[in-house]
Amino acid sequence: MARAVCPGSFDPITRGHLDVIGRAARQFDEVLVAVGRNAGKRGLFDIDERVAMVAEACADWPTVRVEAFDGLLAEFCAARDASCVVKGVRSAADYDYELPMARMNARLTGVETLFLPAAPEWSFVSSSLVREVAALGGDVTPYLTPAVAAALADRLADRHG
Ligand code: COD
Repeated sequence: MARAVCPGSFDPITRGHLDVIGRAARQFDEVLVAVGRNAGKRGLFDIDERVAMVAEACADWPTVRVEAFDGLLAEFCAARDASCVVKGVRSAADYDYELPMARMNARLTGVETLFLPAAPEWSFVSSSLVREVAALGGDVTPYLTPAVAAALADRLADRHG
């Protein structure tokens, strides 16, 4: 069975992430979406919330599973018998950021990384931009599932309310 891992912070998951996960699911028998605890980033949503949002957003894909992870991504892939990491690439900047990690992960455990070009309609979308625009009152509903958009609105209302 060919299993791939789609890792990320997913804070929150966007339609850009979902496009990549869905395309990966068409290429692999199973896709494991790995939600990083990411100690380096201060999250808007905690790890359990992010896992729940990703699981709900991916519920219609029977071959997609969701799990939290911490530590090395390469070790996580080896422990789950996943031969490949799949990542979306929006720009040259993304590629420059991702390439050393892909090479390092390959050195660590031999796990390969496949880069999927971001879909044009989502190529400007990032979780951080969505958070910023939403916090400043802009409409981010085109970039999120309805459940995620509602969770984001609730969280921002709690923070500013
Ligand atoms: N369209 C297409 N792809 C997208 C879009 C979009 N609109 N938005 C984001 N993406 C891609 C990103 O390019 C990225 O590849 C992926 O989706 C996840 O994005 P984020 O922002 O949710 O997640 P990141 O980049 O913060 O995730 C970082 C990881 C958790 C994957 C990373 O920190 C990691 O691997 N951590 C584990 C620790 C480790 O192993 N470190 C050593 C690395 S060599």
